[in-house]
Amino acid sequence: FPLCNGILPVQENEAREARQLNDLWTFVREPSNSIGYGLLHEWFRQDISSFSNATVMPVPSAFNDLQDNSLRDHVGWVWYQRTAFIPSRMSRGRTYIRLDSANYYAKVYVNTIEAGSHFGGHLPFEFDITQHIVFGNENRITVAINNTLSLQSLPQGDSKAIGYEDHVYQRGFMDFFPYSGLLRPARLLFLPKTHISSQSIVADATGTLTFSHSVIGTGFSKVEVTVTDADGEVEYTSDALNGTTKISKVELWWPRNMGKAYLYTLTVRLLSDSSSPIDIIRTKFGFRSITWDNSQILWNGRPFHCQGFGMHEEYDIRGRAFDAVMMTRDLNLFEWTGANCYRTSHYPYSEERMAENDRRGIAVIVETAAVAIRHYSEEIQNLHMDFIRGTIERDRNHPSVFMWSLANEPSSSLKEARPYFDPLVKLAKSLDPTRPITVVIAGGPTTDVVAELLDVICFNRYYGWYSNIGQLFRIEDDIYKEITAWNNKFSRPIIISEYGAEAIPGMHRDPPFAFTEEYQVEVLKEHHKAFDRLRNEKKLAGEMVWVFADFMTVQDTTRVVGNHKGVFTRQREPKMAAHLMRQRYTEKKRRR
Ligand code: GCB
Repeated sequence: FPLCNGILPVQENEAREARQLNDLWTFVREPSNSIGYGLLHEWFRQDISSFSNATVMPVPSAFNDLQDNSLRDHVGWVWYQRTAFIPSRMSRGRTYIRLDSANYYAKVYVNTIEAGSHFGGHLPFEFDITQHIVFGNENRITVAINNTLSLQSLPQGDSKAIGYEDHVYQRGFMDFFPYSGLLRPARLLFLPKTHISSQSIVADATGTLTFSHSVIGTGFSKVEVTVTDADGEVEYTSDALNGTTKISKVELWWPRNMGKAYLYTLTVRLLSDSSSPIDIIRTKFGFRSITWDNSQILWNGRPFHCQGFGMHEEYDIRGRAFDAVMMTRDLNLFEWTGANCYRTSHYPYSEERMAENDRRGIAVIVETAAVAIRHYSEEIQNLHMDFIRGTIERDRNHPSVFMWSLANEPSSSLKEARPYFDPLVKLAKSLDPTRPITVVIAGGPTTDVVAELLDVICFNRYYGWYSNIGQLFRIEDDIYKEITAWNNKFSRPIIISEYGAEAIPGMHRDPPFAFTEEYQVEVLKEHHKAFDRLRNEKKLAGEMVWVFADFMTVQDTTRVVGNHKGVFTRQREPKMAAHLMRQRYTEKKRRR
């Protein structure tokens, strides 16, 4: 599988053009099969709109929830196709196709030629298609996508024929619905022949700035790098692609509730002999340092207590598709609760959202799409390494990102987990020595074999739900004792990255009873009593409720049309618990 080497955010400027391919594509579904079986047909060779089962599919969207039952549960290949007229003038530069997210495995064809393939649903990828295009003409773009989950995919899952027509049973080892298709924007990028292909910006609280770039092509003679502040005042200039400098008196980037999320802009220009621009990239970045001691995370040297949520980037009907309306509603509600941080559980979120986190001052733990690993193998380890490279490459320049989570709830008490994760942690550290590394581990303090490798320990616990449901009276003690045991074993920051209970919206009981809004509130409150004690004793670095909003799952006896541990409903209206969280997360501010 090709790496996401050199992926840059999409920009439109003096040197770069981008054409949205977001509209209705022709859509055809193959009978169920799976990744290993290869393609049954070569439908990229022809116009598929005349096929009897051809329909249309909006991009971006998941294909699952648009009505058809068998499409919702489809496992195997689907085909997306459309044409794009590409003007002759574009032949002066290079044309790329860029897909921001294709779940989970995609092959891309331009006219009759395969441009490339990609595994890893939640990361963008692009292919240079210049030589496959007929300029000044319509060109056919076909994307074949396979959503099969297996022991060779991440997330892992189990898919098998059930011996009934062509039905396939598919079960991921996670609870969220495996929404599939072209989930984020699709675009053609028209770039100059010589262009910047990757960028790294590291800027810390001392004002030290280190930048580096790679360039494809050689047709430039000068470089101009400029750093400007939020008012456009020039702070620094350089004539090199790579460099380190110290800018005096920088304004720092702080998470909300700690200060201002101050952003600078780094502009890099490739120029010709006569100083005419060949390529330009403008990137917002912030100066800030993340450090940690044996119990706390420090943001610019000050203790940062993470208070927030686990989330999902998913909504009614659209599934896991990018939607600017829903994203804005989510982030506005997030701010309304007073929270300061979230985890991109359980995959990298949209690039649009990452830019918003920077602007709004929301601190983020970015998680790779490696959720619920049950079977360790070299093949999965290699794929997981690709995911780590792709995730860090995409998100490393965001000041809001303060930690990398390499996985959620792998089987981390199995002895194979240690040799599996050891090189992954080393890889992440070598790619980014500036941020702590975590894995949201699944073992307990005496059984887990991965915790020791990590800078920060994160784990999910469901006292009052999966453990001892109905026994509200023991939650405070149980969670207090467990976190104390972790502290006694490992001197490092500990974040409880999930806790919570289901509440069916509108279901009430007094006294509280499992599945009611009252019960959810009581479970959270009991945890908070323990968290406050632990925080005073410097034993807890962060707390994140599972989950921000209700979300869709597969059909299961333990899930009533989805997971209802949300403090907001799936339509993003508050349950009683949302008001409780708002009270907790805004407490200090109100007291001031
Ligand atoms: C977990 C998982 C999360 C689930 C949650 C639950 O530990 O990390 O993805 O949704 O439990 O509600 O069971």
